[in-house]
Amino acid sequence: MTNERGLPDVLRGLNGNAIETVEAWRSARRPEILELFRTHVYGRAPVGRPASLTFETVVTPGAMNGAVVRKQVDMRFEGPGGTGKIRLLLFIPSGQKGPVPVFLFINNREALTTDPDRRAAAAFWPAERIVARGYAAAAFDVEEADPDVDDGFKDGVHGIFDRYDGERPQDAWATIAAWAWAASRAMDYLETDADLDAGRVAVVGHSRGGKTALWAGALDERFALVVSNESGSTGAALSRGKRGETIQAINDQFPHWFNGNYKSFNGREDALPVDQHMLIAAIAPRYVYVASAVQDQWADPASEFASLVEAAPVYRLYGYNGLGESSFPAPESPLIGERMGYHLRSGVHDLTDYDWDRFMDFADAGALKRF
Ligand code: GTR
Repeated sequence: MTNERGLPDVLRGLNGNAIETVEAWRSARRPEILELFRTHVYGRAPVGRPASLTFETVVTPGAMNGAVVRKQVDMRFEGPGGTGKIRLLLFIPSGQKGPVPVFLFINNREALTTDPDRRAAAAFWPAERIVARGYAAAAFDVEEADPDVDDGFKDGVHGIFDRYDGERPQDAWATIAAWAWAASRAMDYLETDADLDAGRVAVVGHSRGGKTALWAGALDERFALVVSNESGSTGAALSRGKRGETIQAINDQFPHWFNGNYKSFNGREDALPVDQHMLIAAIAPRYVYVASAVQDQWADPASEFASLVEAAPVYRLYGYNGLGESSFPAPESPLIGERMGYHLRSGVHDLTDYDWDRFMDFADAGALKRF
């Protein structure tokens, strides 16, 4: 059943039942929505936390000229197709009293973006700026979980964990889901580190990394805050009526990002039983922040904003007003509502200091606040 904007009604189950309580949302509609996204969009991971998962940590005190303790954690795992390793890099502010909140960044740019020695310090991941505000800065490179190429799902965690009788199923996990899986393994580590507050972790990604942050945050309720920067198509933006990159365009250019079934929705957005506001709703009542850039019309800023508005009924079920009565804001005028935030930045598709500063303002204002 669709609502007055032609979108699937987030608060009506496939059986037609209206969802009127948190209990009905949690026990019936939210699981149903996650299952629809697994089946039709991102695919189904064959494994959660592998029994073989181990962490090996190298600690370097006094890094960043004494500002932080650096930790490099090798997360190793094994499956029927072999072994894998993803390195998690952490900068933890020195001299903190008690466990600190964390910004976990899903890095989809070159490995130097997360240079552990800080000879390269990109605005894309401004670790110095993050620790200066009292947060631990954590990051991993998506390529270590699954290379960003269309290789028939032979390499990365697909090659390690996939075992299918006959053909690869149309709902098998694809690359965005593999990266989201890696974010949850990073969370598995964060939970073990007494220097960190695993109850106050933000997962952050830009563009394809933003799509990943949303899927990881929707599935894994351990993330207290989910930040999507310019995630666009099959990220924060609604697929119905989308300008710029459509389902067909994204499937044609990046066939490995989403599952086989998603291809059947090329040019058929209205046939999808979900739309992206439902992904944001699956994060409720946790905190969510979406950011767009004026010149990033390929992502469609107005549509990214509309997703938050359309997810708000679920936040209201929990007693939070979402963005309230806000209309699409002017550039550099962040909107901070109840459990939701949004900003539009001038300029092009990128992740900048401006964006990070707003994410941290949002975290300071409640999402990752210390009590
Ligand atoms: C683009 C793609 C977008 C976005 C972007 C990025 O080429 O069309 O969906 O993910 O790449 O990751 O920077």
